[in-house]
Amino acid sequence: MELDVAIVGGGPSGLVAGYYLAKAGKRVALFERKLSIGGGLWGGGMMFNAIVVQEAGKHLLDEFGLEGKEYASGYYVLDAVDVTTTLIHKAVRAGLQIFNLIAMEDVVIKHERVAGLVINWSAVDTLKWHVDPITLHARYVIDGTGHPANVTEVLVRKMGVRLNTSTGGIVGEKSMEAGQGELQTVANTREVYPGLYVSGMAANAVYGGYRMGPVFGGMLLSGQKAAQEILARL
Ligand code: 48H
Repeated sequence: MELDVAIVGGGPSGLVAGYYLAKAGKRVALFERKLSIGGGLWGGGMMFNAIVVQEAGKHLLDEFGLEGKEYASGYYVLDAVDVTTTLIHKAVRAGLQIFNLIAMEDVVIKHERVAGLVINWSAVDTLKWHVDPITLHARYVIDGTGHPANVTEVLVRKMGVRLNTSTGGIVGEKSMEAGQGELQTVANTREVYPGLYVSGMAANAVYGGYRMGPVFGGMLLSGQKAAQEILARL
């Protein structure tokens, strides 16, 4: 498989990135290790199934036809199931090819650049069966794997590369500071190593940003930014 962009992780940032890349006509696929797409969106805050999006992310709610209830000025509360299903639906209809139950287990390296993914069935990965994976090539890879920043973690662990972070490695996610965390999620969405972008919580884990609980505006904006930056380069 030859792709323009391979996205790992079907959380909000990966889905929004996939939506915009597919809408622009790019060859883009998303790989999610679980059966269900949506990552941490489904459960909202502590399984109360409600999420918050702040004013900065309101244009994205409009883009997806989602209506929030304004709880306080500039803060919209939405049904987590409605948001999750809508993001998936719109991304697929825009042309995003989603492969669920597929795990990224490694990356492809070419000329000191991330050039694709090594994938396997999630069942094989989980059971640690000795089955060789297959490979796909992509001009860009997005690490949208959330808190564990799984793609970047594998790259650093196996290749010992230097990232363009303050320490040259994975800095690690900070504790709760929702306001800062939301801004950092977007600021930290960037190319962390040639060919590899980080989005969503993975961006904060890699660059050392705060967490923010069930505020999802930053995740949506992060996906949009990753797509815009990659589109400009493609
Ligand atoms: C295939 C994989 C692999 C792998 C993981 O965590 P996510 O929802 O991702 P984000 O960053 O778009 O959203 C983060 C948000 O849900 C969140 O956790 C917030 C806001 N937390 C704040 C706080 O304070 O805690 O989704 C990541 C997806 C999951 O579905 C994983 O199963 C998947 O990535 N994934 N898929 N191969 N190796 N690793």
